[in-house]
Amino acid sequence: MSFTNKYVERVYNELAVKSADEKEFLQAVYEVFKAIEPALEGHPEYEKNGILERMVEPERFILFKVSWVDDQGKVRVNRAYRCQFNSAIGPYKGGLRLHPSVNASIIKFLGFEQTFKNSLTSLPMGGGKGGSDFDPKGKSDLEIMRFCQAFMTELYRHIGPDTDVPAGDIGVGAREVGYLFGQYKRIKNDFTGVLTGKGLTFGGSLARKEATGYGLCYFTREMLASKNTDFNGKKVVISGSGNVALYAMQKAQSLGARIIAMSDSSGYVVDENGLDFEVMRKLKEVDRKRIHEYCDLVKTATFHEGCRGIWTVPCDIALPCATQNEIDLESAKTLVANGCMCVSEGANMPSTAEAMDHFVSSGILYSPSKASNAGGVATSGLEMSQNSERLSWSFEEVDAKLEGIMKNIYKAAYDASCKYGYPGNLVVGANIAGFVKVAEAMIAQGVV
Ligand code: NDP
Ligand code: 2IT
Repeated sequence: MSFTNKYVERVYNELAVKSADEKEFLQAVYEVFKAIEPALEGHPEYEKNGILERMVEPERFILFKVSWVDDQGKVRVNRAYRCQFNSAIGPYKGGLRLHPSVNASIIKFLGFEQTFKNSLTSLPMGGGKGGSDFDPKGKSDLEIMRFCQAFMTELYRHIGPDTDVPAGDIGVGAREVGYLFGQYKRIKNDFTGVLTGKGLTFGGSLARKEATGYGLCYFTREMLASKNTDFNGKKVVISGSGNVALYAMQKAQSLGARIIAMSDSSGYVVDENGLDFEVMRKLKEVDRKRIHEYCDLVKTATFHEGCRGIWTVPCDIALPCATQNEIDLESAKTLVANGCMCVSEGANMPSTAEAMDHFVSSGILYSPSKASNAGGVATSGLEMSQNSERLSWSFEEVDAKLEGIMKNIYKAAYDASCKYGYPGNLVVGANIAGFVKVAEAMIAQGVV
């Protein structure tokens, strides 16, 4: 870990000792710290106000037990978290993840990232994240409901429409948000916009479901335009087949791309003719089945075991939309060697630090997740606005706002990359643009 700025180096080294067992969190902090170094030169006020020391500590980190009863009558206990990371620019905002891998390090990395991502959206939202090591796979609908109700029975006391507004992430979609919302309302006797990603009949926003994937494509379109090209006729590989992946697929196809591979945690399917959106959406979103079953429905597709192999499929554009660290250095090298000219991140931190360095140094178009996947939380911000004014906007209205926000994020990141001497480096640009706003708000609000 090498830094040129002494202040950054000191704070990182102190954190590396204190958080030695939190490797994902340290990785996320390292990315931000490395990228913002140029913005710290000539700005002693950041050190004077202890900005970096304060930014790497969550304002509050709640750890709680969730006890529930499964369909066999057996008592189950899960560990759950809500990390209220930073409220400098608005109420804590960020998703809830349900996946067996969830631990304190993963929730802290996601909450830390969320702070800068939300800043980039230009909407007034602070950063937070939560979740549990509960595994939704193979659970019945009633088990999911009982878990969500038990989870909210503790969480409700920590959240509120002006305090902390959770939403979905891995393993949490409209069904889970619905059960969480119902339990919050029952306990508080308060019908309010305390969660986003709600159903359309009770305050959800049109286009929220599509927003992360669509936003990713709007952002990627700006990147491609900087090289005088577009999605038309491009071969695209998308990892994952959940909420983000599916709607990235739909939008990229509508912009003329051919999606030739997608995955889940068991493996990936390839069809050089292009995968079919409606078949994939029904299989994954409606029927909640495994991706290999796509090949029973479309005979030209082939299934390959193991999810990392997807990066060996030659493509023009890669959209990682599954999970953190799904692209290591070897996969990054393979992608670039096979002619990939653009990697745009839909998942949070899908590239390891080494993979990221490889993309940047090879000069291909590359965007870090906090910029390119900000469309989901941005549209959550639009859902909060609609709930506050007790109105619902049309799909077209929300989608147009989302598109405008993604274009602005691209411009802010690109302009910052030029201003600080790294033209086109969106890692530097996005991190600086996100950081400066949070830092200024923290300074203005005093030592709190
Ligand atoms: P979903 O639960 O809808 O889908 C997740 C997908 O990723 C599934 O295909 C899943 O496969 C795969 N996946 C999950 N964990 C792993 C793993 N450890 N190894 C391999 N594959 C895995 O989640 P989302 O689509 O909502 O989220 C995907 C990513 O996008 C996450 O990084 C999330 O943080 C990020 N994100 C989500 C936003 C949103 O609005 N939902 C907004 C911004 C970012 P399987 O079914 O086999 O587990
Ligand atoms: O990582 C993310 O930005 C999300 N999971 C969406 C959070 C939100 O509040 O909509």
